[in-house]
Amino acid sequence: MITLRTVLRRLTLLLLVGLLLLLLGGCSESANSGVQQAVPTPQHSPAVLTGLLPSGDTAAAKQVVLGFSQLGSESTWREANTASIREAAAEAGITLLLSNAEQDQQKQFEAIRSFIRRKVDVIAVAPVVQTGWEPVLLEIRQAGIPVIIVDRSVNVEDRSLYVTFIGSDFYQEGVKAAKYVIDKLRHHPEAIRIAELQGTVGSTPSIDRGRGFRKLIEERPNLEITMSAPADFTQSGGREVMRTFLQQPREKWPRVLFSHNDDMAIGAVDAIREAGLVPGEDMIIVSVDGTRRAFEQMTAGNINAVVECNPLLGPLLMQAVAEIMAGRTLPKRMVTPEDIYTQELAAMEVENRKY
Ligand code: GYE
Repeated sequence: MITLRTVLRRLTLLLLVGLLLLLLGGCSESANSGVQQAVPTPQHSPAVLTGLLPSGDTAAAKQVVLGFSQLGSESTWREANTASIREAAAEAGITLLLSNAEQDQQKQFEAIRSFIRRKVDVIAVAPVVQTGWEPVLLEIRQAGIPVIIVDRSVNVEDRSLYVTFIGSDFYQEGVKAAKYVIDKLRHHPEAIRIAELQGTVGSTPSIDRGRGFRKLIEERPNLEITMSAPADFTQSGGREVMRTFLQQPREKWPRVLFSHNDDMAIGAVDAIREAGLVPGEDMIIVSVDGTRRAFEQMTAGNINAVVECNPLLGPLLMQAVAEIMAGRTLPKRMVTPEDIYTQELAAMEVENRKY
């Protein structure tokens, strides 16, 4: 028989359990809101992503999904970058949705919107150019998805629109290239003409490498950039633009080439040879990236120096994704350590190049 006392005792117990549950719920909410201030917490916890993943597989259902908008496939650097991100994602057990925008910012926007619709956990973007990102970054914020900027940066006033920017210091790369040129020509007081092959117009690496290089060169009155044009970071672009440079009268030909990447420098080497000059001797060539192909060209004497720019950003990116998913704060900027290599070191290092 149930007495009034038993009923009361059961009611009190129920009340206590209810209170406890309420308290627990409240705690986890306040923990979440604390994290949200530091890093935009992913709105869609991995467990909620079952719609994206094969049903019935609970291990897979817990996988983190990363949407990555890659800007294109213009260079050896880019290929190594894409491969590094694919490999690192597979190794970290992160599901990667990768979309290649083929140099088109609009395509990057479309890819990002499709990632939002698919409710990915994190979005990473390698922006083709640095302007025009505010509207789409706001859309991502509204969807509650954290953003990582990779490789090239974005020009936005509100830096809270992204969690972190992982990539190189392009300005310093330009400075290193100029230092090499200045040192190489220190015993040449005569006027020296410099040609510059720029990368994609409006892209951070092209803008900042150009700025860093100029800053130092301008301090030397006998050094002058007399030719400069974009060649889109491609080998064929480098060849074509160098051909047009060398269509100028001979007395205007440059003594130095600063190429914003290796692919353009390798293309330019062909054009320089066609014009009857010896690359690396008649024209001093400095480029940026440090691909194995450029090291081979340095070993052969065609390129004089290469400033390193590391494309192997995959592991760092996956680590950042994992940190965000764990609710941890990340530094706003993550820079990869890089070097400069000259012909003397190239032969020793060429076999060690990973890209
Ligand atoms: O130097 C070039 C590539 O954004 C750092 O893009 C990257 C640059 C790299 O096409 O080769």
